[in-house]
Amino acid sequence: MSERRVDGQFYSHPTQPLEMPPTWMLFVALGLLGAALLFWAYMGLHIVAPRPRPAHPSEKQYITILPNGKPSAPTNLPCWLDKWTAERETLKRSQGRSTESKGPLPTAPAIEEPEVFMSVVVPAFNEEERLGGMLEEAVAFLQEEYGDAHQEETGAGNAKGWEILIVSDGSTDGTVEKALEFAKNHQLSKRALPEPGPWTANKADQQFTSIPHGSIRVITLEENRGKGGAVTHGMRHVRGQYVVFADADGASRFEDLGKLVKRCSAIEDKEGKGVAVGSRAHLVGSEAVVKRSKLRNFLMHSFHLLLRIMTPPRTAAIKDTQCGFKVFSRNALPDIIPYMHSEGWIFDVEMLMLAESANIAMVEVAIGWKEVLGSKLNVIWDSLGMAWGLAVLRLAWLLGIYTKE
Ligand SMILES: Nc1nc2c(ncn2[C@@H]2O[C@H](COP(=O)(O)OP(=O)(O)O)[C@@H](O)[C@H]2O)c(=O)[nH]1
Ligand SMILES: [Mg+2]
Repeated sequence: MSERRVDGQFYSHPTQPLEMPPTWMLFVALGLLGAALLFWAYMGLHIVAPRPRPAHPSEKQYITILPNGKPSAPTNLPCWLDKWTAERETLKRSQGRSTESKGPLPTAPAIEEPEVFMSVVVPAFNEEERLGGMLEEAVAFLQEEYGDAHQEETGAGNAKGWEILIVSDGSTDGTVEKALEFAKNHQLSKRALPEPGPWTANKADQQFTSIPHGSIRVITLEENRGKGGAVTHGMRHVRGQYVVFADADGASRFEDLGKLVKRCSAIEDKEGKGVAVGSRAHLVGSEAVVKRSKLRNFLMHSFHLLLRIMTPPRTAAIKDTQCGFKVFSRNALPDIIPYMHSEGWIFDVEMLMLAESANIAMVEVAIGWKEVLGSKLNVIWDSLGMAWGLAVLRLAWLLGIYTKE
C-alpha cells in the first residue's frame, strides 16, 4: 500500500489517477498474443504430427515358401506406389512443373494392372498364438472363392487368384516362423491337421486347404511402427484387384469378404474407385460387444462422439470406423495410400477422410465379429492415444500441414 502525506493528511491512494492505455491498444496486444499462441501451436503441430519413416531396404523384401518347401531368399516386393510416384514425377515434368509443386495434376497416372484378384494385408504384432487359426479360415475362403477361376459376377476383370501379405511389425515372438510354417504345411501336405480359428464351429468338420505356392508373403518391419504403419506398408505392395486388411486374430468372419467385395464393386464410380467398410455397428448390445468391459464400451462411445464432431460428414456418418476389415478397389489406392501419415490405431479414420476428400464412394457392410482373447489394445492408454491422434490428424489436415500434392 503506498501512503503519502499531503497537507498533514494520509492518503491510501495516489492522488493522480493511473493512466490507462487506450482500449484499442489492449485489443492489439490481445491479438498479438493470440497470433503468437497460434503460431506456436502451428509449430508444435508440425513437430507432433506423425510422418511415416521411410522403409528400410529389408522391409521392401519378402520371404515366401518355395515349391520344394524351403523358405525363399529375401526377394524384392513389387511396389505399385514407387512406379506410380515415378510416373507422376515424369508427368509433372512434362507439364513444365517442378517436382515440388503442389496441387492436383490435370491427369493422374494410372495404377499398374493387378496380377491377382484379392490381396489380403494382415498386420501382425506378436501373433504366433492367434495367426494360425485366422490364416486357416482365410485360405479356406480365398482358395474356394478366388483360387482357380474367379467368377465374373463381381465385374472385376480377369484377374485370378489371391495373395496374403503378412506384415510382422517388429514382432519379438515367432510370428514370422509361424507364418512360414503355415505356408509350408499348406503348400506341401494334404494331410496336416487344420488349425481351428474363432469361427470354426466344429473342429471335426474342418477341411484342410492346399494352397498354391508363393501365395503367402511374409514381410518383416525392423522396428514396431503400429497397426497403421504396418497396414499402409502392406498396401503399398499389393498386387490385387481388390485389397482387404484383416486382423491377425481372425475376429472378423472371413467369408463376409465376399459380401464386401460385391458391395464395393456395386458402388464403384466409372473410374472403378470404391471402399467397403466392414461394420460391427449392428452388434452393439449383442454378446460380442457386451463381453467387452464397461470401460471399453464407454470409451468407444466417447470416441464415436469425438469422431462425429471432428471428421467431415461422410466419414462422420460411418458408424464403425475402427473395424479391422475394410475393402478397397485397386483404383482407389492412389487417392489414399500415398498420403497416409498415421502409424497407430487412428489410421482407419485417415483412410476414410482421404477417400471422402477424393469423392470415393463408401459403403458400410455388416460383418460377423468375435472378440478374441489376447487383445493388445490397452484400453485407457490407447483410447487417449486415439483421441490425441484424431485431434492432431484433424488439425494437421485443417491447417494444411498434411496436403495431397
Ligand atoms: N502392426 C501392428 N499391429 C498391431 C499392433 N498391435 C496390434 N496390432 C494388430 O492389430 C490387430 C488387432 O489387434 P488386437 O490386439 O486384436 O486389437 P482389438 O481387436 O482391437 O482388441 C491384430 O492384427 C494385431 O496384430 C502394433 O503395435 N502394430
Ligand atoms: Mg482383436
